[in-house]
Amino acid sequence: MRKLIILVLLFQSSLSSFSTVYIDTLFINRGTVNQAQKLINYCSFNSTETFELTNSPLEVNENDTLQVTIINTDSLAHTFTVNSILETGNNIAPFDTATFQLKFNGKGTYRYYSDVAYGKYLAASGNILVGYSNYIHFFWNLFEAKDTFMDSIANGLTTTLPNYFKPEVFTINNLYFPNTVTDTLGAVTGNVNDSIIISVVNSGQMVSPFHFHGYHVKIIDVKIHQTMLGWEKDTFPVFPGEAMTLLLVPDQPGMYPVHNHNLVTVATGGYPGGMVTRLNIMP
Ligand SMILES: [Cu+2]
Repeated sequence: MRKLIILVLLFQSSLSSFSTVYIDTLFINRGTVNQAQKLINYCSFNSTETFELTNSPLEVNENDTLQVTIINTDSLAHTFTVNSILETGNNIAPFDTATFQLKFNGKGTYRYYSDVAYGKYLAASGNILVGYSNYIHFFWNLFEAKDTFMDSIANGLTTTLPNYFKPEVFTINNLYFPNTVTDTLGAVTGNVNDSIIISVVNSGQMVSPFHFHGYHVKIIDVKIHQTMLGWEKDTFPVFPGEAMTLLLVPDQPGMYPVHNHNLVTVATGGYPGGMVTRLNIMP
């Protein structure tokens, strides 16, 4: 019995000597933003206590531990949820702080979110990229907003999605085109023959069929609809709740749009608008 205990201790100490703990902090903030003539209630995970539309992505090396401290500035309790990784004991009380340690099963994209109606339905959801830190990488976080629904959620009048849900503001990183083009997190820039990583999550409620102009991309990681793993396509669906990683190796220079192929989603604020961003590839 004593031998077994010593062995376990040795094993634990050898593990800790090889893995590093990566420390980050996120604040849960509420905010109201005017987008395309709609006043929209949002909830975001930001890097400071000041509300920003875009949820901060988290990054950690493969095999390292991600230690995240969540500071909840909201008057309601939230969760910090990552499917299959952190699903219980993950509450953060109102105006409270909690720290979580996350270990991942491999490289790729994971989605974090607050699994309460006034969290996930107000866009409190973002990307975690595990590995690929030595690649040029970008983040796309898809969402579609509806002012009246999100107002009801924010004011506690409902906690469920209506049977008929018709969102109006379609976004990447909670920005709509042309604001997406100046978003350094999402607007892709690189050179011919670079290996470019795009980390994608769908924080919304609709399937977003994404269409690339100019290039095909390879789906190198997909959490929910795993039949798509290994696909090399210029169009593929991004399902609600999905987290996927795309590899783009541009074979030609140029400036090309990437957009949701459902035309309703590219008319936010006028056409073209909404869920559109850009690839800018130099020779
Ligand atoms: Cu197109």
